[in-house]
Parts: sequence; structure tokens; C-alpha cells
Amino acid sequence: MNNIFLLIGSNLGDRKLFLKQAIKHIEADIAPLVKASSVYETQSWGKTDAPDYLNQVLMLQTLLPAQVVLQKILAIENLLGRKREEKWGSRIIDIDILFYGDAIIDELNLQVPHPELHKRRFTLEPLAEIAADFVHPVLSKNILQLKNELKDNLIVKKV
Ligand code: PH2
Ligand code: MG
Ligand code: MG
Repeated sequence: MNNIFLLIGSNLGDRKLFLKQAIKHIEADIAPLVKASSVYETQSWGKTDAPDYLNQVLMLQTLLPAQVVLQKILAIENLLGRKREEKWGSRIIDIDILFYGDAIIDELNLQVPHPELHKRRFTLEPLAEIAADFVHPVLSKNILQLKNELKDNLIVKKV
């Protein structure tokens, strides 16, 4: 089995409900959750004038290949009504693959580990809550170390 970590996020509409609906579809179409972090309210990263996000990290175990997981994620985002607009634009739901076990994937439509995760407090705080010891397969540091080295000081708080 592969341990997969997903980040879910929403900064539009009923954010809490979108996270709940995303989890329901992830459990039905991909795999049941093994662990989930608390929900965090986080300042928007990249576009600082955008509304705050709710973010949460989920861990699941699956034998599905990463590309199949990605296709299922895109289908769930579409089902929930996501419209794709500008980079880092506000969204009702975003589901990103952070890690797929120790795999390093560099394909046009999929990069794993997520190339920016080590720069983002909104990702590392919830990830550290459920997987502080997990070692980043490219950077060879664990999540707690990466969190302690963060330069990102945008506000991230448990709700
Ligand atoms: N996602 C982004 C860009 N900025 N900021 C926060 N706080 N949370 C996110 O999930 C997020 C973001 C692109 O996917
Ligand atoms: Mg994202
Ligand atoms: Mg995404």
C-alpha cells in the first residue's frame, strides 16, 4: 500500500462544507481516510488580497497509481463545481497530492512531492500535526524540520 498525503483547501462560499464534501467523495472514490489533521484557517499565500482559506491534510492508503488518483481528484473538483481561472486564484475546492509514498514523479500534469509544499506554512502546519516524522523524499528532511525552517510567516491557525 502507498501512503498518500492530500491537501484540501477552500476560500470561497461555504468553505467548511466544501471540505466535508471533498472528504466524502475522496473516501467513496479513492480510499478511506487513515488520518486527518485539524482544519486550519490560513492567510492566502501567493495572492495576499484573496480571502482566507480553510486547509486540511488527509492521509490515505491506496494501490491506485498516482495518475489515477489525480484523475479522480480532478473529477471530484469538477463535481463540486470548481471553475479553473488564474494561477493561485480563489477557489471553492482545491485538492493537491503532497506525497505519494516515497515516489518522485515529474510529469507534465503531475509533480510529486508537491514542488512548493516546503515553502508553505498552510501545508506544513497541518502536515506536521499528523506526520511530523515523514521524510521528504527529495529534500531528505522530515516535516518537523521543514516546518522549523519556514520563512513563510502568513497566519495559520486551528479553527
Ligand atoms: N492554495 C493556493 C494558493 N494559495 N493559500 C492558502 N492559504 N491555502 C491554499 O490552499 C492556497 C493558497 C494554490 O493552490
Ligand atoms: Mg493548490
Ligand atoms: Mg490544485
